[in-house]
Amino acid sequence: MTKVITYGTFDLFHEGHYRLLQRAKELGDYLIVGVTTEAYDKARGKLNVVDPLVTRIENVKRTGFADEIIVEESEGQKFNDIKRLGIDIFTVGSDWTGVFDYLKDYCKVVYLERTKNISSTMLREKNSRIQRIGIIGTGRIAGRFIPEAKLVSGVSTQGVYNPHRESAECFARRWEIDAYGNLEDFFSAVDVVYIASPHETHYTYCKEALEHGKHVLCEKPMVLRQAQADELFQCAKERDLILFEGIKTAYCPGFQKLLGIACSGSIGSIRNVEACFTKLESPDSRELTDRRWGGSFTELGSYCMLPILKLFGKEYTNIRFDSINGENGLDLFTKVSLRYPTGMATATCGLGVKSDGRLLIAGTRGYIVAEAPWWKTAYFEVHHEDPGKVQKYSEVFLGDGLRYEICDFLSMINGREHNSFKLTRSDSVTLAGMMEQFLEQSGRQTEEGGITL
Ligand code: C2G
Repeated sequence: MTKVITYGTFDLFHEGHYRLLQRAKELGDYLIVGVTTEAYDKARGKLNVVDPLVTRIENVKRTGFADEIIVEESEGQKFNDIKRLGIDIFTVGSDWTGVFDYLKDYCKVVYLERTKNISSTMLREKNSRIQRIGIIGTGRIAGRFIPEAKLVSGVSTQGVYNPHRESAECFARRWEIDAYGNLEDFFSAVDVVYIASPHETHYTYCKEALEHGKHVLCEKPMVLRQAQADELFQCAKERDLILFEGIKTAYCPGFQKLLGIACSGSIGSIRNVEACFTKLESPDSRELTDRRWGGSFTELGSYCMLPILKLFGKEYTNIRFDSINGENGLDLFTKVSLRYPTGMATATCGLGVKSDGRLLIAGTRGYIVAEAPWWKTAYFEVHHEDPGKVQKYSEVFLGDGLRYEICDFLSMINGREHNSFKLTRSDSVTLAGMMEQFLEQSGRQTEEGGITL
């Protein structure tokens, strides 16, 4: 008797799950299905699981393919199960290709092609939407997005668009999704759009997506003109759509905890915020060669300005930009000084200068310090006058951290939240205004940014 095993969350049970179990059963005579517990999903960073374990087990049972159902509750259980249960074949969808090759020493490993075009669940009693995500752009960040989206239940990455169809096809083959070279076809195949194209194209793609009735998650900086940000948010509001700027720090649990403590009065009234982020880039990188949109502040300023905006708001009385520029005029190092009625702030960004990269929040009774990479907030300390009284906080920051913004984006689309306090319209509009002011002061006009489609 050939024993087969497979594992999954099987949340919002859909045809991809059904087809996986059907083909898994065909691989042998006896199929065991391991359904993940809430605790294990939390530990491995699978977010937004909607159905309780019992429901997910019931939905697997209903297919009739499973001869036995077990629960998967910890990392490493697969290895032990295979030996304990005398498994001949381990199988899982091809979105996991390579990840479980280590099991090949103990059983046969089969990756079954994942199912494309998942659009809704098969649950009779509630036809929950599976949001089909389409990606615009085929660069580095788009490639980091897909593995993160896979760990958010309720979304399914469906397709990728690039005006150069061959780029879309190459990317789509890598990630087993559909490729589009035509924007209309792309929009008709998805429910929500993630924009990960070069900065200067964001405005046009956001506008097109919103006008096609799609919710939009756009990479930072969303746009580089305040008026464009206002227009896009107004366009989203009029169509009852969600428009999100993807500054991943804003949505990660550790940063939320840090802000909460900073605002709790634990360090008294906040008087000074210093946010520094430097990342040495090669001189021939896009960031340091794109004469119109490149440079340190457009690349890293969104991160550094985030804690300043969340803690002091947008009513600064003075803002000053000071940069060290390369020969091509792009800023290798920029320091932004802001003055507020109750305090001051400094944002320091550098692609051509290396610094300590810390976040420091000083108050009348103490201070908070988070070392680099504070923008992936996983650890910070609260200090007071008494050097012996230091509170230390740590929080998980899993993977690339994009799953947190995807999860919040989905929650807002599903109406579970109405205005994400984590990054508000006002925050994004203010950020766009700062970018505009910086570019104008640097003599890099931001005439109507956009492209002709
Ligand atoms: N699947 C699929 N096609 C989809 C979606 C999922 O074939 N469109 C497959 C997955 O590859 C997996 C199974 O269906 O084999 C269950 O998917 P999930 O519930 O998303 O579980 P997952 O998070 O992939 O966990 O230890 C858990 C396993 O690693 C799989």
